[in-house]
Amino acid sequence: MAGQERARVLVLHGPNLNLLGQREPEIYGATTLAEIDAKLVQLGQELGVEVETYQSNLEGELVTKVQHARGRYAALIINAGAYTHTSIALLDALLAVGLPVVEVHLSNLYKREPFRHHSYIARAAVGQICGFGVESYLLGLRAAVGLINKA
Ligand code: CA2
Repeated sequence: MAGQERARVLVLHGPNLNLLGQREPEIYGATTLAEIDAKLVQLGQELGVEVETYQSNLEGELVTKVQHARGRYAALIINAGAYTHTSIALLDALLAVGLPVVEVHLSNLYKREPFRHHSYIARAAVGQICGFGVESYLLGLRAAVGLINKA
């Protein structure tokens, strides 16, 4: 009997997250993005899903990646970085994609400047996890797998 294909989860990282581990460790921690991606792939294996990750500093590239996720992935996890607070384009793409979306952030948005308290993309997400550093992504993956298994 042929083995069942594992569900795929796409993790999107927005602008400046490529700098993780290199600048401002007091806010964002010392772990690099490559290390976060490796942890996600590893946890994905343990949870029985295939994790793919993608980072871009460009809003349009993230929008295109969300559009292409339709039919290819079972769920989407996104840390949209500063586009969280500005991007209606990303919100529209996430609303249109028809996949469960989990929004994650390293920092606790609500302990920071007021302009970070509003997320445009939150209304497209099943839920938001913020403030747990790298663990926010791992909790986000657990939440996404829970949603996939429930569907
Ligand atoms: O806490 C988060 O995960 C954020 O999405 C990070 C964004 C910020 O604009 C959001 O308000 C909250 C910023 C990512 C910038 O990452 C850097 C990492 C290292 C050095 C400089 C920036």
